[in-house]
Amino acid sequence: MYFRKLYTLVFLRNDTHILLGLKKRGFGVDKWNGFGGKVEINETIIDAAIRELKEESCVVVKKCNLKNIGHLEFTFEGDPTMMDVRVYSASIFEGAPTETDEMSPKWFAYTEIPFQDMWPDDIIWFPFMLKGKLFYGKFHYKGYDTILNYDLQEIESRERFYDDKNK
Ligand code: 6OG
Repeated sequence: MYFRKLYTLVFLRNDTHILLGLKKRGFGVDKWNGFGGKVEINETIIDAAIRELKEESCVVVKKCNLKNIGHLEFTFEGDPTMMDVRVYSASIFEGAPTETDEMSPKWFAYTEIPFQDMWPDDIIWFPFMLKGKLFYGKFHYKGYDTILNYDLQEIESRERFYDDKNK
């Protein structure tokens, strides 16, 4: 049994590029990633996704332009917490990505994604995201560098997302 904590992760994309941010502090420091963080009590997941994106990159996205594209669960050997990460993408947004205390944003061509400086799971599930496949993955880590085992599947529908309660 794990103690589940909800997180968001948002990727801005266009036809050729994806926006990543270099994390400047905290969990995942010095890694490129999407924008996101913890869902707060009494906040919906999508509101958290919008808030975290704005706090970390100054970009504003409307609810209707956020697409739920995946679901990732991360566990770490010896840690009872499960990071339950809801992944979104958006291609319509307002404002220019701007460096903040937490993230330094940069657009990357799809052919030049810096996987060597990202979480080791990213190179496994990014292809699903880039091909537009809805995905559900579970990754079990030893420390923060080694994936002991994982399971990644394409899923058929978004129903599971709508069933989830904001825990
Ligand atoms: P804060 O601690 O900044 O939220 N996250 C991960 N993202 C990827 N790609 N791989 C992982 O593998 C991750 N673990 C956590 C979720 C942490 C942010 O980092 C994401 C959140 O967006 C282990 O509040």
